[in-house]
Amino acid sequence: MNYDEELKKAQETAEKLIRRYLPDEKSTPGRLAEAMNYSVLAGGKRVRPVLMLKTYEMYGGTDMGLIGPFAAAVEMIHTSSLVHDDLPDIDGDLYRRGRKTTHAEFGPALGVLAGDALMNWAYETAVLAYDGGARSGRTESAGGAETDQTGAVRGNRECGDARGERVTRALRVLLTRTGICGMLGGQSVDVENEKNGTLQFPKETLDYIYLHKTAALIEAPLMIGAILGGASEKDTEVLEQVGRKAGLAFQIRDDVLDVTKTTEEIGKPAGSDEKNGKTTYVTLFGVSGADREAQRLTDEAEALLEGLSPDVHFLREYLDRLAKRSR
Ligand code: GRG
Repeated sequence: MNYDEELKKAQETAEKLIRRYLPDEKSTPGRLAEAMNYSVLAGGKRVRPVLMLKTYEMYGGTDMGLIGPFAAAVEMIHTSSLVHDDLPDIDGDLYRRGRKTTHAEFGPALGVLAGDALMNWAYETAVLAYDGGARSGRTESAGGAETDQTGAVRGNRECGDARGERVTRALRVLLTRTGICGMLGGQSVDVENEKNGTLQFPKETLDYIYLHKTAALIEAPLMIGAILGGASEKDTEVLEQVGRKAGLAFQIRDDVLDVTKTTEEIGKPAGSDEKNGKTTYVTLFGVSGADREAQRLTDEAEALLEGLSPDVHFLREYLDRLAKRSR
């Protein structure tokens, strides 16, 4: 399979998993599940689940009942952050992923609740990995836990419960990279600086924000793919560093797209950073300086990948394309 075929297959798998684990609108009162599903199903590049699925595969993992709930969960967390980021009291954007934002479609109260509920549903989904990935009695077939005739899961609780230990470690990564030491912590520094009217703050503050609000959620899928795939501690730490550098590069490229592309091209309002008076890599270093820094960080991330034992060709190419992406 060539790179493009591999990417297409991983995106299709991610899409299927995300849909599989979304809440059922019919069995949920009111419009909350509809608002949650609206934002997730608006599309998006599915970068985080693709990174997770391909890292897991790189370490020989084949159990969709183990990786699937986590792949869906990381996209739910990412989407919940977008829903909240667009709220009137944060960026106040009306357009995202090529359609009206969740609060613009459902009102600000449901915008808040859909973001909260997606975050919680992500954890309700990730924990399904302990028992083979099924929400109600069914289990995955692709190498996952098997069920006997009564539907009881067997095979996961033996040998010191290696599966359970991996799931717990993966959960810890997902929670910490999302919380106050991760995405939420970075976002709070971002909004506090913005609301204080701090116009241009130094690169060190900007790096703190980017490493937390964006890179933490790029580190998490790489690390979780490695942990669930049985990688060594050392490889998992290397992948954390890869995610840190690639995640910073990803956010810097986002800064560049905000000023160089149209709203139609990026599916969200172009020029939003300027409208909100934000300090970005573009305001500090200009478009070409920002692009150079994104490429430098990506080269460093790729060099780290080369030190790993499995075949890293897909991840290397993917990170490179993300640093040059046009949406
Ligand atoms: C969820 C309770 C809760 C709070 C959210 C708003 C917030 C806290 C965090 C903001 C984090 C944020 C929006 C970071 C920007 C990261 C970024 C570059 C997003 C764009 O990601 P893409 O390009 O988007 O992967 P698609 O739409 O393709 O998925």
